[in-house]
Amino acid sequence: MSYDNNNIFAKILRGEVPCDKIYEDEYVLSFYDVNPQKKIHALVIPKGKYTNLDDFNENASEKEILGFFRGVTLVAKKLGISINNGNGYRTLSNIGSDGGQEVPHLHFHIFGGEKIGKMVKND
Ligand code: DGP
Repeated sequence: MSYDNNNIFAKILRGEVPCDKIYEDEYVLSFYDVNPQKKIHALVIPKGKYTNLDDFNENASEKEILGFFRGVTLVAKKLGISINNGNGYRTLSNIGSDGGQEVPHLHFHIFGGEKIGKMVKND
């Protein structure tokens, strides 16, 4: 699947669409989800053009991969929900159609600030 430059997160990265920013560095941008599912619902996205986790792991550089995964923990710390300064959180990444992915730019959801509950709810 080729990368769609017009996906909403690409527009956010280019500054064409606003976001409620939490954290940014060379490798990642993090912002609050527009449709929060939990008390805290953040998104972390890589700066590079990767459609999903498989694309990222197959094509990103080691620096990008390290920067992205370190970024997840930096964001959790900033939100006060990491193991070091809070009660923990859940990450989730939807991949492809069966995974329920809507936006075709790799993103990790971060849920926290309350008990997150069952890992997978059938509906
Ligand atoms: P997923 O289903 O994993 O692809 O989740 C996409 C998430 O992106 C969904 O929870 C809603 C969020 N989202 C979609 N459009 C926007 C937007 O324009 N701004 C922000 N902040 N979040 C968005």
